[in-house]
Amino acid sequence: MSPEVADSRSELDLIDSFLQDVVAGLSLPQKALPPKYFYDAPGSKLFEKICRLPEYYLTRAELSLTRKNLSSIARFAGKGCDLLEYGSGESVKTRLLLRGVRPSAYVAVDISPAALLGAVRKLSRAFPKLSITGLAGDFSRPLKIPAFEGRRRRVVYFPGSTIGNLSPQEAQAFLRMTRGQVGPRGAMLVGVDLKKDATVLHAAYNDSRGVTAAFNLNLLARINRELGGDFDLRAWRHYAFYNAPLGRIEMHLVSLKKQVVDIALHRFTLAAGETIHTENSYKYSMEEFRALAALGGFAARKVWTDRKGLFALFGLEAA
Ligand code: AVJ
Repeated sequence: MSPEVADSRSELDLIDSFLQDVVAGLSLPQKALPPKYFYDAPGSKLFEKICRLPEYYLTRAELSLTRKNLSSIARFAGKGCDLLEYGSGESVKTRLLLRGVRPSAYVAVDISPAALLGAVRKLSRAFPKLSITGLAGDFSRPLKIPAFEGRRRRVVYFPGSTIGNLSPQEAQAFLRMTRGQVGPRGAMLVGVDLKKDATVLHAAYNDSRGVTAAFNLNLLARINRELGGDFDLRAWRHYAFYNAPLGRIEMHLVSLKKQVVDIALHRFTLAAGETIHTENSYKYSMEEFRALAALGGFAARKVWTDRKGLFALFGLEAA
């Protein structure tokens, strides 16, 4: 079957909400930008590079636990289900999962049309008989899923600890929304980064090659490219730390001097040392995530981890 990639909204809409979100975020007392905007084409490439860094254990840990437990994961999902993946990106784990699960249909949802198109093309070549659909869009809002109209079991695959970008409250609401989409017999496979030694976390978000810094700074470069901003990239520094009481890595961009930035018709003034908060990456204990899933309407039936206990894949079933 030939792959389909549909954009859920028009280009103009996308630019417009980017500008609105940037202006709203930079108008807050603690300036902030939504992490979903990291993933333009250069940003997606930088993220793929992060995934291969020695310090960034998440991707390797999740891949190894998926390999090790593939038959058990496949049994949980159920052969012939409809599989929907959020934030599919490079889709290395996806190949494994598709081979194990053998779903009836597969739908990939990703914010980056370029990354999505690449992934869907490669997957269609590797799985020529599988019905594959790509949907370019933002999964933080309810999406209309074309392949999801049958009576088959629906399974949402949400790997990579992307759920960590949401606050626990937002994650709970997201789980509830997904619970509504998959229905009473539906399920979710969610990748969750586990709490661990803060030095390990710190290294993962402050890599020695500066790739994470480049990824973070690309957000300002993107505002310059797409919204006509005039951020001076030399006047900003990447800053990431583990906020232990809140259980999250915070990424910021630090203004190295007092400066004025113009974006379209908007002007922002930043003090020396002031930051723009660009990402939260929440870490959970097994018990914490189990409790969160329950609040979102799911029972944690299965949990698989890597040998070092760095990362977990949860098998959630509608409760
Ligand atoms: C894709 C959101 C899971 O939080 O670890 C990597 C993004 N940020 N390095 C993460 C990210 C900095 C990543 N997620």
